[in-house]
Amino acid sequence: MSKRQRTQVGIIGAGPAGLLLARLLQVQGIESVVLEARTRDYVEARIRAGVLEQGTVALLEEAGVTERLRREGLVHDGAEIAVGGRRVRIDFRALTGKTVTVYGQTEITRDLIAARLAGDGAIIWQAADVAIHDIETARPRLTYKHAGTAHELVCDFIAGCDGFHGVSRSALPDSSRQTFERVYPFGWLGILADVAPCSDELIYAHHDRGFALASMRSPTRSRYYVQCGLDEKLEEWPDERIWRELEIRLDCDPPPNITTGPSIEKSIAPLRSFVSTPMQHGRLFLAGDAAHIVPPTGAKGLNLAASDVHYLSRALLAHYKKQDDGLLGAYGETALARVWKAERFSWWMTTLLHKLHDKTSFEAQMQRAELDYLASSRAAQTVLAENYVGLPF
Ligand code: FAS
Ligand code: PHB
Repeated sequence: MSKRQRTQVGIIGAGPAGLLLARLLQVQGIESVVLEARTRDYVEARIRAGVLEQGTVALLEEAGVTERLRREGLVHDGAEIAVGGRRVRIDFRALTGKTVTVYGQTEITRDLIAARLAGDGAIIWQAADVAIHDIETARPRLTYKHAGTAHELVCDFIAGCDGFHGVSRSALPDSSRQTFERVYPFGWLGILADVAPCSDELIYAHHDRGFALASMRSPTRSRYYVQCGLDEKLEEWPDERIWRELEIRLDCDPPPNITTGPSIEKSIAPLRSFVSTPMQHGRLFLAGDAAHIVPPTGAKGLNLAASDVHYLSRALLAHYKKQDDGLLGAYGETALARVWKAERFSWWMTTLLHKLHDKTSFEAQMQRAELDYLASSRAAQTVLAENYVGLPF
């Protein structure tokens, strides 16, 4: 016999999408329950994204979780592209009037969980075997197991915020679902170290040996990435090799001041562009990585999760506050319009900056010409800047 509960919005996944949606609904008095497969410790320990668009910061403000972000977040007016030994600065503020904020996804997750729980919002950790039912009815249901007990959660709506490997996407009918994908023939090896960043701003480096990125989490904690082969193993990359490779790939004029030190986290992630349409069916709505994935080169993954939640939270508010379902009906189309532009930008940044092993000599020339154009054209730099800081919602 399962325990039967009732809520307005059932949310699968306590990542940025699920937690931000839950919090935005909570501050508006709309009840939701978050079902998360992992433990709180596991979720709060994940090292992921680091750069926030201004629109994402505004949403976090609306969710009432920016007190620490305002204190510890680093506002960046620009970033640099290192190519051919030169550093080309892209001046976001001068070109777009906007900035980005460097503040780890790990911290956002912690801030959202703390606010959710302080406001007596429900997060069911270690919810097992979550399954989605009756999404074509007015009473969609979630079933799950927790501490050995079977539960049933009857909802008005279900938000599938369970990431790329979740169960939501496959709950949409196969007949209507379309997927679009590009898997890149390389990955990113990321390292986190408690050493001072090598530069005040991020440096994206195009080098014959491969792409590298110098980022950060704070004035004393650095985050770096190097392009690596998909078949490479972490054990082939001792810290010394990573630091040596970074010094070669980031060698430009003036040289960044790389401080080395022991890694506190190291991981290899594959790169893929992926979109699944539609993003809604009946009373099920997908948000974040459950519906789309971008290569991290454009720093869009986390920001797209926030983008979807911007649209979905407003649509749910219109339903509950004004009995108006127009925004809900248009959610998928509205969200996808912005998703596709971010997919394009992330694909373009990835193709521009990585060593393309399968490139023909013509494609190599196109990459070189694109980099030269970017280095010499304010118009080209404005295009990069307005996509990087985030297109309007
Ligand atoms: P998430 O995957 O973050 O969250 C989904 C949640 O659902 C997880 O907590 C998961 O445990 C839970 N879940 C899954 N299946 C479930 C089920 N069946 N039942 C219940 N819960 C379930 N983006 C950037 O912008 N910059 C980066 O540098 C960057 N680096 C990344 C590195 C890695 C290794 C990965 C995997 C992603 C990275 N991303 C990066 C992208 C990342 O930040 C995502 O875009 C962001 O986490 C998306 O948030 P969500 O959509 O909430 O999905
Ligand atoms: C990061 O700091 O983790 C980061 C920053 C910018 C990116 C990707 C990752 O494009």
